[in-house]
Amino acid sequence: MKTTMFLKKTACTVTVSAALVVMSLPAQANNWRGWNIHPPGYPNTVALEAFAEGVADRTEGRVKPQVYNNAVLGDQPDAIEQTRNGALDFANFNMGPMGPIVNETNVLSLPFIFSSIEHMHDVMDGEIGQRFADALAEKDLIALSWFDSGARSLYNTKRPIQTPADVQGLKVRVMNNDLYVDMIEALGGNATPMAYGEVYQSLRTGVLDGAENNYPSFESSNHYEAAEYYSLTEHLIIPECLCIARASWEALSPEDQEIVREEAIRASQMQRDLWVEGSRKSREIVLEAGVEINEVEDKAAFQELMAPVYAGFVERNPDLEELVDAIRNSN
Ligand code: GTR
Repeated sequence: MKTTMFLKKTACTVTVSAALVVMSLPAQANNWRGWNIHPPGYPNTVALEAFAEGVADRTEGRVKPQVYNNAVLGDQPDAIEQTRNGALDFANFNMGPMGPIVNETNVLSLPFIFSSIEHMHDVMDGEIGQRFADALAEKDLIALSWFDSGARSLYNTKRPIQTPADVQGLKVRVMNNDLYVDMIEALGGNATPMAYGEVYQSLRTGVLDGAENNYPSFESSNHYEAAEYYSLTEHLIIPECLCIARASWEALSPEDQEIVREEAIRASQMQRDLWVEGSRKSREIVLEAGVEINEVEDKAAFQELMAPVYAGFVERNPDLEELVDAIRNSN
């Protein structure tokens, strides 16, 4: 009995003194963990690594970010949750899988909402972009800058896609967002939401006939080894964020916040430059490997079929109609 009490007391003393030690230590280096879906060498990876290095240098080690590549810390929807609750400190997220969590960002997943990549940049770098950043902040994600993600096009193992009729019956992987299911179904295909990391094997085994992505991802994921037809539908132009977990952000001094913000903007400028060159290189690699790339002459035919996707979205989200119009009219 006596022994137990003694032990309890000791344990209690140890806990209290450990807490005192933690409280009295000078500010600890923040070992930030960053999620990245891409492999080394990918434009986003290079920019994230530059961000990590810039932050570590300029804060003199008060913040030490480390980037974990290839989605080793979880798939994208999972990583978004982990960043929201502060289990991860920063990440580069595509706004596609963000839709189910931050409803406003679904506007960015409407097919053909942007007329070009320049249009997307103009919108995201301006007042409208700030509205998306505000919506993300409400869900504890601090978006400090926007990365490029090019335009996504359809690819598959069966045939070149020239008209919507060519999509008929194809099993197409989409990112985790119901809007993409609507989009593929409106074209007559069968949509399968699936984690990025599972797509390669599914294309190989015939579980999928196709998927859709930009050149750098089509190439770096090796999907081009399985799907030899890449058709330039360019149906989605989706921005990506460099996002910080609110908890990690708020733990910073104002000076360190400024440094992190500046480095995030620098990283996005770097990423956008690397993106142009990376897309060109990836295109060359897939062409050399024998992928057949085709232009889609009549994109309007695809766009017209998206009318019910827009109508359904606006019906479910009447408050976002004005944002949809603002983007479309900003061109
Ligand atoms: C890439 C994007 C990733 C991920 C992936 C996918 O283009 O950069 O964040 O969303 O597409 O298709 O899942």
